[in-house]
Amino acid sequence: MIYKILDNKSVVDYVLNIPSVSKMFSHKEAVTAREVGDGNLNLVFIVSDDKNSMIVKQAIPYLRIAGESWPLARDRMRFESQALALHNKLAPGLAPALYHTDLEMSLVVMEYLGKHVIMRKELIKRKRFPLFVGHISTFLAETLFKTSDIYLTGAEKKKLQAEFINPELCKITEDFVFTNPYKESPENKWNHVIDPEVKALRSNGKLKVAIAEMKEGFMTHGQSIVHGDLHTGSIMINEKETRVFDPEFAFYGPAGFDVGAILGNLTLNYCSHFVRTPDVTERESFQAYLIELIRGTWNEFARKFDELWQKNNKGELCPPSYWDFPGGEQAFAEYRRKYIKLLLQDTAGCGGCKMMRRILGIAHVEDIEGIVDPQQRAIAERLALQIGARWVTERASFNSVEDLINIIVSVAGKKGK
Ligand code: SR1
Ligand code: MG
Repeated sequence: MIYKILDNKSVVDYVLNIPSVSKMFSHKEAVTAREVGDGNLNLVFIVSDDKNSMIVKQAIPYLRIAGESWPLARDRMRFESQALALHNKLAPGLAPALYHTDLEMSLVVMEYLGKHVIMRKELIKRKRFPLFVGHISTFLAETLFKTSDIYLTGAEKKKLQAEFINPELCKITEDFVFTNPYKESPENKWNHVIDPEVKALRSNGKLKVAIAEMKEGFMTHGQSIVHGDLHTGSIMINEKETRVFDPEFAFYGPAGFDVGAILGNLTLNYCSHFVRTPDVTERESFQAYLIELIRGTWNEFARKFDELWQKNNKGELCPPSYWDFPGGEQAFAEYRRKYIKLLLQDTAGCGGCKMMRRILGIAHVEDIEGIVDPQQRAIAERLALQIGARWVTERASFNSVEDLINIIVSVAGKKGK
């Protein structure tokens, strides 16, 4: 079918014309659709009859957040489709099921998650999710380990690498996460109450060097297939299940980019509660919970990644025979420890950039942006900038997730001073 932008009516006709999909609807005459996309890039329709629903996600030929004057290639849906298939294979039950892909129409049809909610919106309401740490650490460990050179042969990895060269969406991240927020750029938005902090940050040479290092890592360190935009708005969740969606930014990049996105976004939520939750007892209790999520996500991810490595050391990087010498077992353990420590430092650096860009750049987060009073919002924004900057500049000294947590707690403790 020749590409056209769908609307609430034409998406129904489209779906009913795809036999493998339309068979999910027993009452075809009752099928209706509504566009619900609130993301920055695409159209998202919920298509339903009186029993079943599905999601149709379509790329439009421009950046939705910026408008038609900002063209963007539609083939991003290919990366979304490939990554969804990969995530379903490597982390079953932790990504939405993929029903249909149409590259000409630049769309995917996938599972509707009617019993799940967007994690970011629930954290704003201080909702807790008992199984999140277990689920997200499994998703991260399985997807990042099993796409790396530790697990794959060189040929397998390079084949995948060719399929996941995603220049346009990488360019968005290069510009909007690692460059433009820290200099003058027309699309930047920020709260003018924090003008002095923004000015100081943009001329902080030590910080700019550190951010440039992170950008270079993002552009060159093809370690694993990363989701590429794994913030809490890319997670649908309930008491029992977690689903990671929206992987259109997937490419071979530094594994810490995904882990950092999770930890950075949990920290943005932590900062927001200094304003959102005036009751001290409630606030401290929820912030302690967020710290537990940060600690648990990293520690469980690192433990599972290391366990996968010990059980599946079959990739190109260092085969078992490489460690076959007296003392080899200790050397292998030492190499794994160093690899995971560097991954922690990358997590901090990427997470710090992702926090700062949400205060300074084109795309903000509801946790903080939803605080209406600019003076109050500035309280959370200053904390996020300080924590983010310290994660990036001090990352080389980090040995455990406690180093990241100590910075959160220490910056928050000096709030307003
Ligand atoms: C201009 S697009 C801005 C952001 O939206 C996406 O969700 C990614 O986070 C991207 O950086
Ligand atoms: Mg997204």
